[in-house]
Amino acid sequence: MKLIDGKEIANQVKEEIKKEVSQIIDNDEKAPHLAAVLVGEDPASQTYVKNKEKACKRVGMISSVYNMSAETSQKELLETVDFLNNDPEIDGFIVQLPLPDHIDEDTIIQSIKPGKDVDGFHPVNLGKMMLGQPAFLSATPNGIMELLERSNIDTEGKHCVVLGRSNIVGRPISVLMSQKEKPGNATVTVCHSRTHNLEEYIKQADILIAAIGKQEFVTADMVKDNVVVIDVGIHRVTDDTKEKGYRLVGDVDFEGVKKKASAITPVPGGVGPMTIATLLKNTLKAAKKEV
Ligand code: BQF
Repeated sequence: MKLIDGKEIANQVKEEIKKEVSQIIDNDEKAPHLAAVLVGEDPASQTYVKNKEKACKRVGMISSVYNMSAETSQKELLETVDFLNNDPEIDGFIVQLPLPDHIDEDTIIQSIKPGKDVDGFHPVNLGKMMLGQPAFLSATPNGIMELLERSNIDTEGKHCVVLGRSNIVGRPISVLMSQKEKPGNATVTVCHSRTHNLEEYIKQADILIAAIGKQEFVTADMVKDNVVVIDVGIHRVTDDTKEKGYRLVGDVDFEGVKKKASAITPVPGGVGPMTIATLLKNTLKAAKKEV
């Protein structure tokens, strides 16, 4: 079994970005600037935004965070997005999801200027990705592709089974894995909550991408020998032996499945750090006006 070390690979990507940022600054141009809007006080979201700020600092980018109360109206949030769309100092920004229930996520996402949508959630960016045109690719799917490529995982002609059909992970990764490119060229099956005989599909996977949001759902008995497993799940499990009082687990029973897998991503330290690294990549692209 080969451990796909997302943390290590993300560090490599960040080093590459850091070099490019230094060159920009050496040319007396301004450092790329990422802004994040955080509505409410969800602890997981606060952690994610902190991770993004810290990563920006690491590579020499400017970051700013707009903290808004959980009671923020949709109109107020749209005004903030409008401000960020028009502020020339800001190269790209994200609105941290999920949003409170009284705010419609689609409305907010569609109000973001596609050229600053470094999360790649705007319909224009998703549409361009579908067509294989230059676009901001959403951070998690793009991070997974980067992981596969840098781990030299051969995807061509392989059966890739995706568990989950979310707009953020399942759907876009299914498109990228079937694209006529490297990595890609896989035969893709998308499984979801209404799939009959789910285990039959999982058993056929050469590459399994688990993004179903069910804690340790995939177990060793379900997979075939030498499967490549990419675990996108993140769940907090109470654990009093940990300083924070919890530990993270994925959608895959790592200890069991690693015995059968040829390669597998851990949680934490797998897909998560790559998500942050690819967000920085998009911010650099936005600053260079490449999309
Ligand atoms: C790690 C996210 C679900 C819903 C909204 C590193 C992150 C996570 C884990 C991180 C995620 C998940 C983010 C690790 C950002 C990934 O070491 O394993 C980094 O910060 N993520 C998000 O912004 O929104 C989410 C998951």
